[in-house]
Amino acid sequence: MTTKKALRIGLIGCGFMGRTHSNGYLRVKNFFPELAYQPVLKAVCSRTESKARAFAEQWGYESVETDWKALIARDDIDAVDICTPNDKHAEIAIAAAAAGKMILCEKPLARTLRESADMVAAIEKAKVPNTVWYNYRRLPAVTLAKQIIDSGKLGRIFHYRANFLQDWTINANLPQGGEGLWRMDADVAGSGVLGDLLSHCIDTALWLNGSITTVSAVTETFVKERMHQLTGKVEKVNIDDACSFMCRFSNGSLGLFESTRYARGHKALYTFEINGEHASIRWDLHDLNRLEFFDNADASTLKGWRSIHVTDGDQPYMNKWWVPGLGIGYEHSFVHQVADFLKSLEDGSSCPPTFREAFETQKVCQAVQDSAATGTWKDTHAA
Ligand code: SOE
Repeated sequence: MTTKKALRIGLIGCGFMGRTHSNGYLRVKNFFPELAYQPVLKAVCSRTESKARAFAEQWGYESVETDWKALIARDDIDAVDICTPNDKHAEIAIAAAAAGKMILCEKPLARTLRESADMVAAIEKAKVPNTVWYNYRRLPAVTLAKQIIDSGKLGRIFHYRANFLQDWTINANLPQGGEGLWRMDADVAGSGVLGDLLSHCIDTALWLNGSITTVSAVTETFVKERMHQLTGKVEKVNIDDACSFMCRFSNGSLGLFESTRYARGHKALYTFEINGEHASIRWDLHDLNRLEFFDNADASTLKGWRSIHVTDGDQPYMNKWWVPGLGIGYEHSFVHQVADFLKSLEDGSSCPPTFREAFETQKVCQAVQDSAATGTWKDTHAA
């Protein structure tokens, strides 16, 4: 057996994202055995000790902490993975960078542009490897879209359209805030669907289609008051339940983005479509192994949308998995991000999106928020 270098992980937060990341760390050694580094699950941290212990037992962490500062202070932790609600990202990341730890931070980078800027400054001062978990980039069909665009097959891009639709908050009796529902509390989350869902769409768009220069947005909060789980009182709801914006990209194309938690019938429908001069591409999270492609160069009698089943060994990441024709799932995007992070340590490269790159997404989010608040177009560089 070859000797591997250990990347000793300290995970902070044991919710849904803690599980997706832990699964990534565990699976990578089976499917990317060639990597020089392999994760070792050293410690998991939760304020509730019983929760941390149960999580450690389920996922194989060697030890537990109940104070994230204690976890960061440990000499046997190389990388800190931040899976807490958004209000803790900045404080933890800045402290972890000062302690010289590598950082993997769950998206969005932070609640505000100010917090994000402080995080970028801290990480760049400490010069530690870092990445933000915008996982959808690493689904094979999405990575294939990037390769097709970069090959020039689409030609000049005219339109970029993206949606992220859910329906889980329509019930007006659903409380806000507290465990499991912190995404509905603006003090903790920073925003509603903008930071939680549209940030994914923006990250992918910036990656596939370049920078966004100016935006015009609307937001709505359909249920204005809800009982807060922590106070037991009915309180004003401050998050955006829905957010739509149009924008201009610096390559001259136009963008249209929509996100809501009020699209009855949709649980997590992330889709995008890109229309170029020669060809178009579209993708749908509910059918994530497929990429649809229309090529105007096809013979006129054969012209039509192709549905590419992205499961072949020469398509992105797929030589790591099963045999051609057999698909993979949501969870694999996290395994790929772990693998790419480990590879970046080996190469001395970065693992995108870095904090600096995710800061660009934050700038767009800020411009969207400002535009919705003022009813005017906003430049992203002014954000
Ligand atoms: C919210 O419901 C959520 O879980 C987001 O927080 C994730 O980032 C997204 O991938 C799926 O939806």
